[in-house]
Amino acid sequence: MRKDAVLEKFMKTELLRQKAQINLIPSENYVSDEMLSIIGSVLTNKYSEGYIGKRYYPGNTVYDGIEKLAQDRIRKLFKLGKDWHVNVQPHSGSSANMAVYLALMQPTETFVAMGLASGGHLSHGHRVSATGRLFRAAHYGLDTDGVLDYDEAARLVEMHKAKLVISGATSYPRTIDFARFGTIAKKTGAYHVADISHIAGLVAAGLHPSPFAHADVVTSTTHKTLRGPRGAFIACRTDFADRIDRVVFPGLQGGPHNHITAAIARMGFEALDPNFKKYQTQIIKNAQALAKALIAHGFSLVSGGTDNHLMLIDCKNTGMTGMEAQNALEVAGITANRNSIAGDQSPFYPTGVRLGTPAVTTRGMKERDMVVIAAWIARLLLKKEKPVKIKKEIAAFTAKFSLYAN
Ligand code: DSN
Repeated sequence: MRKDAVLEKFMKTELLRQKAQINLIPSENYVSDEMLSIIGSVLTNKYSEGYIGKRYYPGNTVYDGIEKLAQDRIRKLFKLGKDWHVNVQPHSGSSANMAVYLALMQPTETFVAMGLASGGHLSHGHRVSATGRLFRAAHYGLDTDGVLDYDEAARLVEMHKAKLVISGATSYPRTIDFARFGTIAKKTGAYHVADISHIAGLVAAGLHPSPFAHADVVTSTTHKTLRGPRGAFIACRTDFADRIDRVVFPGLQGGPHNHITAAIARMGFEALDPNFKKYQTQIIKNAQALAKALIAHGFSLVSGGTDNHLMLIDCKNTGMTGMEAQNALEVAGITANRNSIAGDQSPFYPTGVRLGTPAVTTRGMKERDMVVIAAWIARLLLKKEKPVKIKKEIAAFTAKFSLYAN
């Protein structure tokens, strides 16, 4: 085939960006070479609508084996017994969450989840998401210390006779008490759905309490701390298996993305390796070192720090908006996204910046590097040094790290 020089240039530029920038977006990561080669393999060429042993296309023996391997490795990773079923076909975390709502609720029934500005996800019933348009959502937030308000969650579940309560977040820096959510749900007979997209790697490594003993359904993306491909899975008690499978296919999706299913199997292989726990441990150590150094520079962090892989700077005392902070960091070579924090009205113009350590840990950075990064962030956001001045220093720093040392 002819070379596509235009597209190749875009791809080369992006590779250079990924190498030159310090990536602190907590939901991003760098996959291994082996994972990349699976994602870009001939497995993308096949249709496999249906499930193992019940496909709507011929030629699927290999794909049945791959899908089973992906399911089995997720079971092993999260220590799931026979009472759990795993679906690895959702194309994304949002599709996975939507599938669960459609399987377990009737339109207009109410569910309870964390609000966007407190750390919840769009697919947790935000008004601009189909999940908030088809179903009624009531949102809990944080208490005055910036910690999840479990009492409010319990009150809302009772008040609305909620069908379902979601534990899990997209920008919450503290440990989530899944057992407490299990108790809240049981009290009124609501379903407990845990969305562990952000912390799945920490859970798999035993560094964050696991939700499985306390939930009816667990959803997760596969590309964040788990360091797999862009995809998702739903694990559910076997009672819900048929309902959930039928919503994923044919309810919401057509054929599964077989190359992604295979990469999820590879993700399981990598995460079951003893080095994975060391990697996840380093993610947390790095987050704590970064948070400590930022606080020492005078930054205010939501909830005062972090227990996991991410933290949120409250930009109000920097004199910058989240957007201005994000832009200054990006020009200098630090990628971090602006993020809503409690009290923000507009997700487009929030007053927070979210930072996380999975990607920099994959590159092999350690606590001492977090101290250096925090100093650059302080020079940019507190001392208001010109980003172009710092850019050269960051370029020299990132040149020392390959994309994946771990
Ligand atoms: N957009 C993802 C995140 O950044 O957390 C969640 O979908």
